[in-house]
Amino acid sequence: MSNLEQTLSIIKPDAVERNLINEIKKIFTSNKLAIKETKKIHITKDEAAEFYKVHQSKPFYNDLCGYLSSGPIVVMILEGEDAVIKNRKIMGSTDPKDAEENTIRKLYGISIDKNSVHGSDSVENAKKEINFFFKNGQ
Ligand code: IDP
Ligand code: MG
Repeated sequence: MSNLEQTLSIIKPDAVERNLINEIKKIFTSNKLAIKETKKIHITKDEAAEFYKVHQSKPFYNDLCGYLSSGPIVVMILEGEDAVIKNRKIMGSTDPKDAEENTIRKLYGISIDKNSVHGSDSVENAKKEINFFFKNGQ
């Protein structure tokens, strides 16, 4: 049974700054996640606050929004079988020190805040997040 899905991935400022874009993209494509759209952008803190508003009650919210808007990021639509959960597995745990071997966060993450990538956590949130960055599917 096939379950083709799309999910939103972000390469965060710490990874863009260290020129890890191509390495991270290769990990997605070699795991059969096709990159349907990709763009490098630099968002404002207000835009980051909107994107991360599910976390608005968390103590790290302000720093998180400051961080995501601190430099260029790469936002991508990934597509493949079970893309949402597959991307989460490829990313690894939120805190790089808990992440499994060969996950992106284990390989490249610096700390719980500078953890190199974002990935949608459900099909429903993937739709919202894709729409946030790629209005009209662009
Ligand atoms: P996720 O990115 O693995 O889905 P979330 O719990 O959704 O993790 O948190 C969103 C982002 O907020 C994380 O990727 C990380 O950058 C940051 N974050 C999460 N927990 C903490 C924390 O305890 N301190 C600082 N930053 C955090
Ligand atoms: Mg999350």
